[in-house]
Amino acid sequence: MDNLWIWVVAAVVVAVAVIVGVVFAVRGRSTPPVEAPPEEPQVEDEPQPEAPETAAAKAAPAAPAVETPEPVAGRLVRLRSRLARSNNALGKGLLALLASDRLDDDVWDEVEETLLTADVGMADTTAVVERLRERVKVLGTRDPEELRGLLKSELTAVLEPDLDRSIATASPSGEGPAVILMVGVNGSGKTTTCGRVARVLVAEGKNVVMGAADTFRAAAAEQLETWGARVGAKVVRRGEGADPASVAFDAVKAGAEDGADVVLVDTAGRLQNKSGLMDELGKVKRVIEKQGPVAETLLVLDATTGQNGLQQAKVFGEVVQVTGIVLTKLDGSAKGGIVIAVQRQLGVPVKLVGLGEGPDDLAPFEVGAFVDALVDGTES
Ligand SMILES: Nc1nc2c(ncn2[C@@H]2O[C@H](COP(=O)(O)OP(=O)(O)OP(=O)(O)O)[C@@H](O)[C@H]2O)c(=O)[nH]1
Ligand SMILES: [Mg+2]
Repeated sequence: MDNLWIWVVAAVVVAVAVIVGVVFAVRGRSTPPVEAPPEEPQVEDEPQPEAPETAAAKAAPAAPAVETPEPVAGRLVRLRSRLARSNNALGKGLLALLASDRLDDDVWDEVEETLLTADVGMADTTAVVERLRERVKVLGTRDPEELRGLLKSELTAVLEPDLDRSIATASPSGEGPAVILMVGVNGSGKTTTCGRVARVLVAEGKNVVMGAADTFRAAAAEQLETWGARVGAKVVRRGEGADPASVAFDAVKAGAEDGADVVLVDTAGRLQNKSGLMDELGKVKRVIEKQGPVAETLLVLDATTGQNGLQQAKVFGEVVQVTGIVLTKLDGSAKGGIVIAVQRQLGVPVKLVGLGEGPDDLAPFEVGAFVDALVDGTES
């Protein structure tokens, strides 16, 4: 009996102990100790895991996405439709006239008229018509394909296919970078051409520096910087109103120090009849030449300005010896004949043509492809 009591008491003690233990365990979990650190600060102290994009952006904050320009070879052929679209009238018009039943004086007058309307210019129009007339007579041909061939060969001849149209990318002195100076009236496409030429040169593995010698507006230097950033080319600039000649000098100096192959100098647009501004341009060139000769002076002409462009070309040629013409906006001009006129009257080759606003819409001028586009239009 005694034993039974002992067992009962022991069982009660164990049961009470178990109940007390369970109660404490439950309370311990649900009620955090007062001194436990609050959750908020703990979370703040921990480094935040970053989203992968954010981490990548931080790793390369200023690296511009360097672009790869389209190949230069065959650009004129690629862009031919733009040229042909605007010049369809010339080729089609001429061929239609040549296919007339009777090739009399009136028809030849119309051929002349068509060429003049396309801005070919008086002297070359007369020369082309005379030669064409002569050859048609001698050959006695009325075959459209032969006439097309004759027309092409005459236009090719006046475009002087043997002229050297390469852009100099080596210094004439054999030392330091080749300096390419971009000149022209306002809005002709100088800055765009600097940017596009830089793309081509960088794609060819050349080290290019650009000089923002258009200090009229801060936006001009920014525009050039944008082009430079796209291909990773350094741009030398100074504040608005700085002396353009000294910016050009600094750019050439920086190019020489960096071992650059080419320094492209962008200048402000100026009207050829503003003598003060033309003098300033002459000074830019002279100051550059303190470090070595300029390899190339490119006159950038807007093809849509037609014959007016010829007057500009003449004056620019007198102030800075122009070595090549860049004819921009040929995509927007129905007067492709300006190529013939400008080249003949200046005695300077058209080296590059602009056929759109895109970064790679600048093509080396090729006489064959140009004449094909002019005469054949969009037919092929
Ligand atoms: N359609 C077409 N637009 C062009 C071509 N070349 C340049 N442009 C446009 O012409 C405008 C003027 O070009 P810019 O390069 O700023 O001309 P700019 O000679 O530097 O002008 P300024 O510095 O103000 O004298 C821009 O809107 C260009 O995109 C071209 O070949 N075709
Ligand atoms: Mg400009």
